[in-house]
Amino acid sequence: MFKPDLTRAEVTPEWMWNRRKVLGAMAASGTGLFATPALSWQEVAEGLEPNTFEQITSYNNFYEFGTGKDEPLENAQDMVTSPWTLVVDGLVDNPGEYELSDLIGDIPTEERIYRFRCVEAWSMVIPWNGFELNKLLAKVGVQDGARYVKFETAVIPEVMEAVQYPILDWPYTEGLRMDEAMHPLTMMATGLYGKALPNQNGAPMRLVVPWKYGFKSIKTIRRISLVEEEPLNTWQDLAPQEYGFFANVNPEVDHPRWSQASERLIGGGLFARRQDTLMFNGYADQVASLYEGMDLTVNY
Ligand SMILES: Nc1nc2c(c(=O)[nH]1)N[C@H]1C(S)=C(S)[C@@H](COP(=O)(O)O)O[C@H]1N2
Ligand SMILES: [Mo]
Repeated sequence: MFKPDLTRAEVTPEWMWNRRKVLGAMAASGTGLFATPALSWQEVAEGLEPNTFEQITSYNNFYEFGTGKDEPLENAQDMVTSPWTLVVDGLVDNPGEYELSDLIGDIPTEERIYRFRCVEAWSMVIPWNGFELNKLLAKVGVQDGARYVKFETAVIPEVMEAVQYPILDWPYTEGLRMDEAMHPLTMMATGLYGKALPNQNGAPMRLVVPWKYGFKSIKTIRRISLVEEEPLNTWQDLAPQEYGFFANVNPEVDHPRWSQASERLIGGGLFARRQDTLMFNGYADQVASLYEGMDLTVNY
């Protein structure tokens, strides 16, 4: 069984995760957060306001339903996501074809407000509902040789019109190194704004890795495989000189065709100033240690 170096308690106290609880604690103490460690928590310290439900669910990347930002909302509504088969295989104690709710139904969900940064230099703030990926991995039992987690999106040609065209090498594939997958910030999202996840956002279950560019956060997951070798993710496969395996948000490492130093916050208004992109998308305190000793310009 894989043992993460960090327990969640070491990274951040459990109560800090839940914004309602944090705000409740602020109100109860009457002094605000500034005397507590929660100050270090970005979304609280900076008072991040989530984007609207409408913004989050109408400006999407989900190429299976078309490459336009408005197409997933329009085209994904006929996808049936319940019941849902999730295949778990590779180096796990309990491989199988699970009915998703049988596997995750008893994992408690929580709300987390995360920054979300697309590699195309736009961003949002999203209140996800879900649970830590490490909880799902604990249920299936990670075996010793497993060093990476590989994810695949479902291919459903009846509703995903674009999968008949070779835009990408379907299925959309992503991967995480085991320490990234076990990290307490890494989430499986099953909802947003307290509602079931809309199809265009990756129902019934998608990955959310808030310190990485959005393409790592693979949607509508059909298969999770525990593997020895670094998986080839879709965007790296398509353009390896532009997209790597790690895809950590980094204002100092530009995309070959555009700068990553700043970003446009969706909904910020037509004349809104661009905002500075933060190292690891603002989660450096929590995740920088994962990449100690690595050259991030090489491992982009
Ligand atoms: N299966 C699949 N997952 C995907 C994508 C995709 O095209 N197909 N696009 C990625 C990209 S580039 C981004 S920015 C995010 C967008 O997530 P959102 O639409 O929920 O904001 O999904 C990611 N996950
Ligand atoms: Mo993206």
